[in-house]
Amino acid sequence: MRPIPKVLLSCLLCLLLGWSGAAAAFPDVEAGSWYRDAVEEMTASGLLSGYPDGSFRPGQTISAAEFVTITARTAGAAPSQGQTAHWAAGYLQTALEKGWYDWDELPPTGEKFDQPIPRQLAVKVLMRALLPERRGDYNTERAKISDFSQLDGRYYEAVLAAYAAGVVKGDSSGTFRPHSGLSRAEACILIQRAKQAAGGSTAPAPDPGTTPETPPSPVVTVQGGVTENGALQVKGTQLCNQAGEPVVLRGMSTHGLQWYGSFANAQSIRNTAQHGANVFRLAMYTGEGGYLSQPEAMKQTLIAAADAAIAQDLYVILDWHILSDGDPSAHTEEAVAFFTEMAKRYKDSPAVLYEICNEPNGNISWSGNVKPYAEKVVQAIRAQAPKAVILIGSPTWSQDIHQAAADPVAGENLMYTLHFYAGTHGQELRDRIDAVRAKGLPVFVSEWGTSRADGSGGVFLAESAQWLDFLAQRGISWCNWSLCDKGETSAALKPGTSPNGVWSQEALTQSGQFVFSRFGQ
Ligand code: DCB
Repeated sequence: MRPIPKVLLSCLLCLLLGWSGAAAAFPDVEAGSWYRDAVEEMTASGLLSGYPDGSFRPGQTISAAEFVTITARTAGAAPSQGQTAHWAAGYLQTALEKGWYDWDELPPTGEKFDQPIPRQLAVKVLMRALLPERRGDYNTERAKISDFSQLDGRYYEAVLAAYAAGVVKGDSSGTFRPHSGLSRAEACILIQRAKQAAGGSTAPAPDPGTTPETPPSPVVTVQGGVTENGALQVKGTQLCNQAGEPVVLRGMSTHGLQWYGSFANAQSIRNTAQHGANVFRLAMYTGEGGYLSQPEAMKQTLIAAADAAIAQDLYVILDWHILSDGDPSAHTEEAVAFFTEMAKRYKDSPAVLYEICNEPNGNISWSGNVKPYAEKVVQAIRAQAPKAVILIGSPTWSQDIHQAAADPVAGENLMYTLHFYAGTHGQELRDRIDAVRAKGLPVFVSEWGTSRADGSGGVFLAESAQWLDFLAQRGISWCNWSLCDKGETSAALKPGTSPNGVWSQEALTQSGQFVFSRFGQ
């Protein structure tokens, strides 16, 4: 698989997504300015950010690509397959397909993407994306716009609706200036008003009391497969490659191998790798008809899948998927035997990571159940593979990393898993990640979903984007739940998708399209 060039990645990130410090940090966004609150709020919710030099450039005219991208992200839309290599081609393609604008207004060949977006077109895109049902009464709204005659007819409806909804408010002279551009500050205000009118929940600004004093700085990451990066190691809180350079793994988790093992075949793994993933997680349930009830069959499925992932040059996580059987220490012996065998088998492969307890839960504790279990299993793996990266879970479905941070397992190349579901978990868990990292605990998000914690509901793409931006800024690796075609929103594939074919965008669910578009960022 091809690594994504670092330069391209950082351009993409810095344009809109990354480096999103609080607005207060933009030296060119003055306290008390008319647009400050909007910038601050949109920045806090991860929809907007400044430039890598720390500025926001409120007076700069916004381009069509920037405006449509921020609008699409605000609407929770996922990028499609773009028609050009332009950084925003995916989101613009989605906007075009959704009919937010027409082909001639912003041709998909891209020649107008970096030009200022005319105000009348910006308002049309915004209203269609966020408030498609709104209408404005012609006589009432028209009277508010002194230069109404300058408008092109195709924009009447959107502009009248925008005035009626309070998204656009006339200035003292009542002009709208339909053919002029708009500044980044103005765009921010318009998008925020439309979002509010649409009833979109606005993420609360981080509580200054729980945010660590020094925000972490973005790390430089290199991507690529096993051949390029070799054996992994943990330095401080950061996953690194063999050469000691920071590395980020992003990819998919399977659903339970006892049910959806067919999506862990060579073709499915190849499809995932070709979208840019560099890791594949094999969720081998212990309960629910998994390993504890049919150890030999599950082991064969797991080994075949691991070998297929290695053949695609992907890192692969062997996940002992504790779930309904909440206490991992209830089956320490089986786990020790299993991981001893796997570590023996894969000790010479730089590709394999061991995840020893997916999600401990129920009436258990870190110090009484999970840590003693982890110590035994880590020791068993170390006897075969002294340096392999081992991922350790924690109580409350791998959310209690603060308990692990207070009392970590001794040893090197150990990381702690944090699992989240974007429809359920938010700022509190993000703050927890920052807090444990400040104490030196390395974190790996080995499972997360765009849905609620039960695997369905939503999908919550805006919340997911906020989470992924947060992880990207910290160089934290992730796997998404899950690569299967089950009828639940967290599934990446539509029901009936074949594990044996090449998947078009059509085969991917909303979640799948979003997640696959984020393997590189
Ligand atoms: C985790 C589990 C994972 C589970 C997903 C979504 O559980 F690691 O196995 O997957 O998150 O809930 C779901 C599948 C369903 C399947 C079900 C049972 O998507 O198709 O029927 O497993 O096998 C979590 C994570 C977090 C929380 C709760 C659960 N939480 N949970 O925070 O409350 O109860 O499974």
